[in-house]
Amino acid sequence: MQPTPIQAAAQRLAQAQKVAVLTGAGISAESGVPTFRGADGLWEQYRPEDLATPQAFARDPELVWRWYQWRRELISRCAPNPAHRALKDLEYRAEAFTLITQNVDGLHRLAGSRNLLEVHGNLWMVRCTACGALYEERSLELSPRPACRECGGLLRPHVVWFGESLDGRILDAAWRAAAGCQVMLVVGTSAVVQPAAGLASVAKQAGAFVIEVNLEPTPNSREVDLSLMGKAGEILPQLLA
Ligand code: BJW
Repeated sequence: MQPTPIQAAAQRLAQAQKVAVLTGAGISAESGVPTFRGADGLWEQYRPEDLATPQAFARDPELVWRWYQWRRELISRCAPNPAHRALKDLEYRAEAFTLITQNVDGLHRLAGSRNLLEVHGNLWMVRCTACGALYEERSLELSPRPACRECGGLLRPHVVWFGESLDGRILDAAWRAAAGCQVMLVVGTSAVVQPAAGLASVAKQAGAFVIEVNLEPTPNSREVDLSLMGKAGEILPQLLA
């Protein structure tokens, strides 16, 4: 009998020694974290240029911090879902496994994933705009203009805004994982934000079998080998069965 698409994907993953995964906001949607695009997405309510650019922060750091504090509070009440947990299990099964995430919510690490590349940073880390100090700050009661514990300078969230470069070492590692894997799983990303979106093509062009999991088609869908439409929290656990 012909395997179902989910069975075919599960087989590919079971046979692969080197696996790379790229995740986006959709994987955390079932945990209650809002996505960016789509009907309930953050960008329906807020303009990215008002909140997620260095210019916006320079203009009005308090506004930007209020938005991040609101998201930090919301995410502090969210827990990893079955999709995050399935990727943790997959990591312990594959010989070489890299999880590349665009998410800043920290839920992959909370689920137990270890070889993790957070290409857009992390909401729970702060960085000083004056001295560059970088540290974890989990307080939900930051002042409207949080100050660096080292030098008193203005802190910013350690995330990558539009127009900013991704950390070169992290991006290189993501590129190498994509170019060197046999199977790449692309989960819950609209695949419009570069350069992360291009990682699926990097894998494909290097000969990997690329599997996409999403509620709807994306710009990657035409190029991938298998497109599994549905909720990540329902599909991913089945890929390990
Ligand atoms: C489910 C589901 C469920 C729902 N199950 N699925 C080349 C061409 C054109 C422009 C550029 C280019 N190169 C660079 C740019 C500029 C820009 C860019 O890409 N713009 C495009 C939008 C056009 N890129 C940058 O600026 C990047 N920097 C850079 O490239 O530096 C060099 C440079 C600069 C300037 C010019 C040229 C070069 C930096 C990008 C930083 C992105 N930052 C953000 C905010 C992070 C901090 C924060 O969170 O506050 O990152 S924006 C936002 O988008 C966030 C996300 O990580 C990112 C991607 O979104 P994602 O994860 O895909 O989420 P959604 O909401 O879009 O999609 C969710 C998906 O899930 C949907 O498909 C749903 O269907 C699905 N889904 N529920 C499965 N249950």
